[in-house]
Amino acid sequence: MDSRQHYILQRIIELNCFKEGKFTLKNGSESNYYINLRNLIREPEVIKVICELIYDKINFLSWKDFVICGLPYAGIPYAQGYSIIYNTPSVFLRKEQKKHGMNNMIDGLEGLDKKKVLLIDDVITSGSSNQESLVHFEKEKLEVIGTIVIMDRRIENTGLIENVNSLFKLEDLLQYNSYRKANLLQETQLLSSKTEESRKSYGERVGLSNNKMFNFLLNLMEEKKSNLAVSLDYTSLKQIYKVLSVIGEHIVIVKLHMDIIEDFDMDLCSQIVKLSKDLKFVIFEDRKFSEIGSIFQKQYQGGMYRISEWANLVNFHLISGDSNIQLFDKIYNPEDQAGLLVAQMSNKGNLFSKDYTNQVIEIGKRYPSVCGFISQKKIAGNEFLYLTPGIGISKEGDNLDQQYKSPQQALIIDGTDIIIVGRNITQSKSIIKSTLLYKELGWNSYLLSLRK
Ligand code: 6AU
Repeated sequence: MDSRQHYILQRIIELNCFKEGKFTLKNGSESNYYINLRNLIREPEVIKVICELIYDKINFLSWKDFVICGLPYAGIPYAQGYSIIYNTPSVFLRKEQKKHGMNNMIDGLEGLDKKKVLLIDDVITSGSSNQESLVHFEKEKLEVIGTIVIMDRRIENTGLIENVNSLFKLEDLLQYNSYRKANLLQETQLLSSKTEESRKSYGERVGLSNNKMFNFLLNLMEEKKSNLAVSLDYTSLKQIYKVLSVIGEHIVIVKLHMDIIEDFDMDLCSQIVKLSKDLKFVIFEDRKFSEIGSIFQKQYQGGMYRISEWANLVNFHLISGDSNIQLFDKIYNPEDQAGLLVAQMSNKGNLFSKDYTNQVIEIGKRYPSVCGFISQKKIAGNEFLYLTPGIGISKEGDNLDQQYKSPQQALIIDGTDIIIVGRNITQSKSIIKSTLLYKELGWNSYLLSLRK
């Protein structure tokens, strides 16, 4: 399920379109659930996203050359939205026959050169309304090639209705609802069981460290109402620039792996720096330095990437000791640069131990250039930032070693400050929508974590 599907299920619940209890349905049967999607149409964004999902479905089914028609009344807003967005002719089916003029049941047919029609409806319960409408199209010699419904809540598919495709099944909604409830429960349990001192807001922590980047990021998060870092692990810098021009205003950090770039170009890099100033985000090169000192210096300042010229943040593995961070402390620009120490990792099978993490924290405390840690939890005091990668709302990993946890888990339960989201944004169908989704989840979770 992609972020747009999550978004629609989320709005269905938030707009009270789904209720649990004892209900009698239109066909007389009893149900434990009530679904009425009418409230959705008051949100243009929801209609737009539903139209996008319909478009994907139609492409998947290779349906072409049709006119679109919404079944009255609930299907009409989506059919009209689709018609406008995707430049597709539409016809209009009446609920009751017109009593004057041509006595039409379907409007818009005159001069129409298409012979196929695609129906749109919001919910299918038994399929009776769908069946009843077919006769009107037959009468006009239009072939109904299929129906797309937003929600299929049929208990069983009787096979009576052909070619009904749905964006969601009742099970999807139930599954999402229990996932949501579990998260809320987890959040409430956490909030009620919190005995430790309550968390300080980003704003309240400004000044706890002299590190300028620490203070800058705390202020930036408050200003943008965002604690989202995006890991743009593309192999093209041009693509990174393009995506950043769209999402840059919503994030506080962009994380890069410059050594996987295939079209590296210092000029383009400078343009990204300019963009970072215009849209206010920080550039983090995830190089994880871990060399002997002299090699580190060359890796940081030299080679083709000249990282020190454009990266605000860089990170270090301390497996080789503190020589790299010691050197960094002397050569970084405290005005707009800082270091992060990798204290824990997200992937399966990593060798990080409690003892190692503690040693990393102790080293971190000794160097003013260190503004925080890459970690899975808040591992030390409020004078450091905690950046957590391995974030995704679907709990599956990536079929390799990556392990994901939700923004709620990271921010409320594990107490981190900044979520780093990679492929759950870059590989989603709409980068901007998933950016906004993670921004909202991240910020709401942070606000919840502040409650006593
Ligand atoms: O969200 P993903 O799985 O697409 O990407 C996660 C990003 C990758 C990793 O190199 C990085 O986060 N990462 C790190 C970092 C930031 O150092 C540490 C870690 O423990 N796990 C991890 O995935 O670019």
